[in-house]
Amino acid sequence: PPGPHARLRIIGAASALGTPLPGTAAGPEALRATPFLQRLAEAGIAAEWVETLKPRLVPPPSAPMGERLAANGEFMGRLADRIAALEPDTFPLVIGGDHAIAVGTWRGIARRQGHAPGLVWVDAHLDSHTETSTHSGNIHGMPLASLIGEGPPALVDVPGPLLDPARICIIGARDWESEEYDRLIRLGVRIFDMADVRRRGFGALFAEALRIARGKPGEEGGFGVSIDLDALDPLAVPAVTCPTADGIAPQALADALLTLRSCGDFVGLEIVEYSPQLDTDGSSARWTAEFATAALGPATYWLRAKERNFGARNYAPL
Ligand code: 6HN
Ligand code: MN
Ligand code: MN
Ligand code: MN
Repeated sequence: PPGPHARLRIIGAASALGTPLPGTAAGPEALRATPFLQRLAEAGIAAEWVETLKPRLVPPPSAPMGERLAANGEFMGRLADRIAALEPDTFPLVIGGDHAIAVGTWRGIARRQGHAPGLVWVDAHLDSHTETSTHSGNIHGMPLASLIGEGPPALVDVPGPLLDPARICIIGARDWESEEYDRLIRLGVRIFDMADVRRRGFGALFAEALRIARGKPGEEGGFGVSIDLDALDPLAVPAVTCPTADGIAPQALADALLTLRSCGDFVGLEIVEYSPQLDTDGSSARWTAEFATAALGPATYWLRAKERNFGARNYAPL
């Protein structure tokens, strides 16, 4: 596996097909217009923004489930194809888009390396409904279950190995429905909720999550990290589709992500649910850049963002 020191390839996934709110469709290009890439460059990360993929079919949120699932399936299939086609010596960073894009990201990474990675899923939610158990009807509440093989064919049939539930760990959960919780417990997915985070500390839990995602000694596929920005406390990171109170402190996540820099088996990073219309002071975009920089920079040093160049105001929409 390439590890985070391979050449960084950024793919935007400009989708809001999984939510009733349109905001996340503008996420990737809005971030690209901020000092995001300069911040990475300052920390020694040479990144290429390969492409921002857009959905071909955009049914209205009121369209029937089948139509919305088909549109998601078409987009996730193309996203997975694009990721699977990346050159071997590169590291993918996928920027959403709502969290339904995870279906494409992780099946594509699994196909690319011929083996499913383990996955650390940082989220306020469990995202593990199916089309029959969902209360809201929102497809961004379904991607994790479908990555394990439970869900509608439009999502489950995206080509690529399915993920192993024993190598999935969720951190930061605090808002779920019982059907998705029960499903994950039955399948053996580990869930660290916010009470666990407060009791044991984010850094210790993140280290344990990495052990779970790596699997038993000798298991293949490495591990990936999917960050739903609504995992963070909405007082600090408000520009998300589903803000959920009492979340993770963003500095705690950034500090934990630093440990990924020395991991040769880290195979992909995804950051989702950024909704630029809500980012009035730029602080949510700034944290997104800090998370990517922390996770992907060179192992040898940690350069603090200079407030003059990389404070929130530099990321704010004009
Ligand atoms: N996300 N469990 C809720 C639902 O609608 O199914 C929330 C889903 C949130 C999804 O934020 O990625
Ligand atoms: Mn999510
Ligand atoms: Mn969420
Ligand atoms: Mn509900």
